[in-house]
Amino acid sequence: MNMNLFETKIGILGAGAIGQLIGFQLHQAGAHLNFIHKYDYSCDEVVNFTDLDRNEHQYQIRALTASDPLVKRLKLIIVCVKAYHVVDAIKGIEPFIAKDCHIVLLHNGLGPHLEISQYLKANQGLSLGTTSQGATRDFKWSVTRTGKGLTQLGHCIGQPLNADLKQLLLAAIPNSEWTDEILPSLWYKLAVNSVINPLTAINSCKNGSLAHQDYSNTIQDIISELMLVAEHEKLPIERTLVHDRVHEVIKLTQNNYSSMHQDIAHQRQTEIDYINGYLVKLAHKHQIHIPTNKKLLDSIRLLSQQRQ
Ligand code: KPL
Repeated sequence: MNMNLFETKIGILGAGAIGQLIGFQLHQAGAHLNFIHKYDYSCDEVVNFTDLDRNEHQYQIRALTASDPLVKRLKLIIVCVKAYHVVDAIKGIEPFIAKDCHIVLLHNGLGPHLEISQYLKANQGLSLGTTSQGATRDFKWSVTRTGKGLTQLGHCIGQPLNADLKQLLLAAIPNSEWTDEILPSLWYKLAVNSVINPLTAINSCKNGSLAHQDYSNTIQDIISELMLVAEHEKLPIERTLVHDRVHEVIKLTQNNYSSMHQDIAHQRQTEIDYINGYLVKLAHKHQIHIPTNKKLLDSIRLLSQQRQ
């Protein structure tokens, strides 16, 4: 690797479970890591991390305010905030980042990447990713890794990610791969979230309950509508693979409560507008009807209102 790892400054925006998980993995790989936070001061923080074998680790990071001069030195910023915060988060750091800084978005759902291009300068670039690694945040700077899973990353727009940084990311994140076609990979994950997240939130159940026969028609309808939208978007995804992926994740995560179930239970904003809502928006653009996804979108919006 040509680049000195300790000069390779990487920033993580969003210190939730996934942000801290990727942060720990990069720290272990020797990257010089900073978090960027929303506060107007920079400070040192001690981060706790529990791995899959229940070993506890502690390390120190610097949490930077966006205007800290160190932010200008970051070569790569991985954005791990919820989908509905991505655009504002990028707008907030955009005046302070280097002219050649690369950005990676890692969130559930799709949509924000379409808005980000207007904020990128000529030498900046955007990659997208999806991860099925599991982690839970125990308290502010403490995360436990709860599951292994594939992480896929790939180029979206602008300048491609520097080869050394790409190699560092792939070496740091276990079971990760770079794919030349990231959008189809993100659509497979979109399918998983379009089925599991709203159905578990509406029926107040664990992911595994969706394996019951009662849900099979609705799941088929959600997938058929997603395939219709994908066809209009000219996305090369295969129905049998979508179906198999959805059922595989239902099984693998059978004891989990989905993020949307948890968001509704804790009266937090959900990512529905970037999951089924994203499909409904595209369907509207193509003037096609996707009533099952529309109904799920409306039900989650109603549930959110009722819980406020
Ligand atoms: O991504 C998830 C989520 O809950 O948001 C799945 C894969 C459905 C796991 O719960």
